[in-house]
Amino acid sequence: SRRLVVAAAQMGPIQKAEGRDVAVDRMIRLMETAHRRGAEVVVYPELALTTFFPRWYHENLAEADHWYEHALPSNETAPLFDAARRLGMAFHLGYAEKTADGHRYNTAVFVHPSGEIVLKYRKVHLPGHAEFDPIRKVQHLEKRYFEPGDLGFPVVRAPVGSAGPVNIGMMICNDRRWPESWRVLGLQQVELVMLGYNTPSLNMENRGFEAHHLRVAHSHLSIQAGCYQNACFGVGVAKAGDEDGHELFGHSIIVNPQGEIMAMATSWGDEVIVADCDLGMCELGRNTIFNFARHRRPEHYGRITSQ
Ligand code: CDT
Repeated sequence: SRRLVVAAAQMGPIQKAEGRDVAVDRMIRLMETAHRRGAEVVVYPELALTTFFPRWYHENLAEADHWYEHALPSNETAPLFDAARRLGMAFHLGYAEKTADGHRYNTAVFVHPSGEIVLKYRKVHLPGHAEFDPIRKVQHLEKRYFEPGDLGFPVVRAPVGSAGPVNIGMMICNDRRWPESWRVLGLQQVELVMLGYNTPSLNMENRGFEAHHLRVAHSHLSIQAGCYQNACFGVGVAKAGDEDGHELFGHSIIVNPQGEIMAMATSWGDEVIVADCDLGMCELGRNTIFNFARHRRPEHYGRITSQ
């Protein structure tokens, strides 16, 4: 059977004043722990190198430039790539990307132990708003700081550890709540979906929806449903805890194609969880109830793309 031990490296908070060196140091320690526990791939959160900066308003976008990576690896991120090479670990990294021609994306890459970037994804569903919102207690300015991703939802078949070639795909945070993200990956026979998130424990809209106790439930519900309905494994990884007085929830999970939670983080700090994934499990759903070729009726799904 094709087995792959997967690690989710949940990260505790990163304060606004902390540099990338602090984050990268912690990430290397998490990678070492994942390696000791038998993992061959480690998944880090969304925007893993800095605080969740879309909560901070900059009138002038150029003032926000320091939150973005302008090259990968850079001097500051090179130690992570070095550690991956030393340990033979593949990794998934979320970061803010500024391209040479000035575009800004909320991005994730999947990196082979050699340092080769095997897959890149740019977040499609950007929550929040573009302008300062005086009603909110806390801003969520993703629409200000990022353009919607321009790469779609790609899946590649890439060698991952001893499992050999695996169909890998990615989404980022808010994407997990949209069944379309999952289905577009599912239609490409994705086997392993990696996703990082930064989600406030409290709904910051101040416009009265979603009770506190349902925040984690809705995150898990989305990931478990996505994995079940598309017969894939999912690794959902939080940046968690108190960032400068603003709480993000943890509860990172690894989910199997039956929609079951195989492992869950119990802290809201740096924590590694691992699961031994039998990729053959993707076959059951794919060949029976979710055999897309036999059972889907796309002729009735036109509204999904026409409005
Ligand atoms: N980072 C991210 O996408 N967070 C959102 C928060 C939504 S509230 C504006 C999420 O869907 O988890």
